[in-house]
Amino acid sequence: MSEQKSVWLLGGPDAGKSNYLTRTWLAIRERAGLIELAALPDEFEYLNTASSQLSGGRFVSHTSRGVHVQNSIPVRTQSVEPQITGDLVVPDYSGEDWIAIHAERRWSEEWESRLGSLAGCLVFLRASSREIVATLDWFGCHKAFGIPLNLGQEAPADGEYQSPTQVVVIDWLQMLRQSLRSTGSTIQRLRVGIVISAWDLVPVDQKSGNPSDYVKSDFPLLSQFIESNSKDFEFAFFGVSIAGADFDRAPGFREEFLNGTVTDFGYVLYQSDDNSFQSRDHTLPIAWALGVDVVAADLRKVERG
Ligand SMILES: Nc1nc2c(ncn2[C@@H]2O[C@H](COP(=O)(O)OP(=O)(O)OP(=O)(O)O)[C@@H](O)[C@H]2O)c(=O)[nH]1
Ligand SMILES: [Mg+2]
Repeated sequence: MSEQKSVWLLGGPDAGKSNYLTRTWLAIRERAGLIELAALPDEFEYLNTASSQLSGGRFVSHTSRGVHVQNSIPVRTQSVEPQITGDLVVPDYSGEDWIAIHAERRWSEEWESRLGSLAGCLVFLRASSREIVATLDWFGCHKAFGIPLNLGQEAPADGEYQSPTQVVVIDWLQMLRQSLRSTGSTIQRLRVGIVISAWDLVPVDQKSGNPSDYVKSDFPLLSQFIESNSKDFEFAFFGVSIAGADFDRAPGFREEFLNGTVTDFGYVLYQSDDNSFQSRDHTLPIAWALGVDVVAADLRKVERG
């Protein structure tokens, strides 16, 4: 059996995981990016069904709780450092399952068994998603709990309280750090890519900034965690658009998409401390999570023209 390298896609409901995975599968299958298909996977019905939906001009639908598809894809890279070959394992779990991991503060046996092959993670936050739970500010606190005089009279019922999204993300990362330490992992700095999905839906005034500016303004606690935990994690930011626009909101876009080739649509923004660039390669965040020097790879592509 070839070596397995897993990249975990973390994110709550509606975070953009399945659409990213599907678009990336198409890029891998078409051998259109840094990561290429080396051989057909044993099982790819899940990915192909989702691809048909996307190719038909519809976003891939919500993943039901309990759907645990492993997605093991034999891949290779072309002229990048380090050279990657083996089975890329990218499980697609539902956001509810991820929230349950946070609520129970426990990995399932399935996830624990994957820790040994973990190469890197991508954490998904979806622009303009209604599922994002905002951190309580003074105004929200007043709305939820009342004024100080009646505070504590009615605590939220069990199961009613939802942790803010940025708190959940930080908790996953802390759990991961703890698990890697306790299993004696050799990973020194786990690569964690923060992916702002549906970048096409980011408000115009924020689009002129970088994905890290977006995180700073919308998820300030997470931004501070990122700034102060570079000893244990190597972070990079990505802005991803599956098709370049929204099928349902951009007038005439679906038709334009259906008349074109799926892999010509969409883009990825890459941003690290030293570099930022835009690419058409949806495999780029996964390549980065696997340890590839994506800046050198992108420069070589520019040199090749
Ligand atoms: N405009 C736009 N919308 C997107 C993009 N990616 C995802 N979406 C929207 O986000 C929704 C959720 O995306 P999914 O990929 O299903 O999210 P998920 O993280 O897999 O969600 P669960 O399956 O609920 O865990 C989609 O139905 C789309 O409406 C994008 O690049 N552009
Ligand atoms: Mg999904």
